[in-house]
Amino acid sequence: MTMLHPETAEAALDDEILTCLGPDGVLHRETTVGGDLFVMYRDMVLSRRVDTEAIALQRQGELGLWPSMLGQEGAQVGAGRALRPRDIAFPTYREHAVAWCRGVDPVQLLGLFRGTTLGGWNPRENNFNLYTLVIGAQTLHAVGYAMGIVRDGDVGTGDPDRDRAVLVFLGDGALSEGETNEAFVWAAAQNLPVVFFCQNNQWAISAPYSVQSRVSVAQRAQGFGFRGVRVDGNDVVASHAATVDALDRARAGGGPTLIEAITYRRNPHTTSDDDGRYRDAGLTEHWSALDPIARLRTHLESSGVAPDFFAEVAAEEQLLAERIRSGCRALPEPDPATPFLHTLATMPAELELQLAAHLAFVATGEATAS
Ligand SMILES: Cc1ncc(C[n+]2csc(CCOP(=O)(O)OP(=O)(O)O)c2C)c(N)n1
Repeated sequence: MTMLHPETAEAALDDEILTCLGPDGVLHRETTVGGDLFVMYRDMVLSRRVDTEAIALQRQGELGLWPSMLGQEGAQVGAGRALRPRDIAFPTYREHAVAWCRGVDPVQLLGLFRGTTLGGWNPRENNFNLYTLVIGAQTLHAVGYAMGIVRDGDVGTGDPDRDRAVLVFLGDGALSEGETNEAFVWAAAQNLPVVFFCQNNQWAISAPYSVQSRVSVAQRAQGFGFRGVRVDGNDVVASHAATVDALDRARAGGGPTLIEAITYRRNPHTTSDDDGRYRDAGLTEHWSALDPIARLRTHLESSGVAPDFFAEVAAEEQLLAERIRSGCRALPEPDPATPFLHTLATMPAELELQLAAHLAFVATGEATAS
């Protein structure tokens, strides 16, 4: 097991961009917080394979859509492995590697994008909330949850089996949403145990971060009165160190932190997007050279890790890929009435009519005149 050694990284968290494991695979800065590099390597490789298989399945017509996370595995695994079991994570729709770290079955993730489920998993089982496609909405859900933690008295007790925190993920584009700013206001005003983890992957579909703000993501926290830190999001060690530190503070009653993990979305926004229309392929090449998995592999190899370890992960990857492909095709067909049944507690007459028309359409392929 490779553990990181004492020598603090925390001093660097406030101003500069925290980098521990550089693109050259050299550990330039060590941290006190530990983190098993074997586990995080495996997490990144296997969750990337989930992503690759999902894209292929979408291309084969098995999924309606897929938002790829290629290039963001370092940020996500570093953050995901910083969570303790009692903490809860609120994702967007791109946190496939965090879902992996929380133990969500990847086939369940696919169900949402195959249209066979409205959610996919039980958030209580893994303390991993459902994916949220409404940009920024999950920040308020997270803040509301953090208020509940405070009211339950599960913060600042010093009991590691009791204190909890919330880790909420957001994209750079979400910072322009009113809800996110409201969430920041509440988190600051009530000193809530919440960590906002923003993957600044540079793009909100076709809008670059530069058209949204004149200051960095992390600086925006200061205006609300809480701490903002910047990390190299392609450095799983730095991402992990910053998130462990922020969650520790939150659980101890130290209030919120905004982490800006600087990374890059190397694939189009989703499988429905053509990023060639708005950005230069050279940028993607640049970021490919900063790949989070390659740098950790270089580090492990140069530390003398035997080839057997990489072979084992590769074999596991093959089995996972096969399981994902067969599992996706075996997902149960959804009941077409489900969305109607779960919209309102009591279905009004108009919705009953719409349901009947929808069921007739599904059965016959013919739309009925309204
Ligand atoms: C409230 C809302 N407005 C607009 C959209 C359409 N939309 C989907 S993804 C997206 C961009 C989000 O960018 P960012 O927050 O940076 O996250 P990323 O997709 O890069 O992970 C937008 C505008 C939406 N889903 N919800």
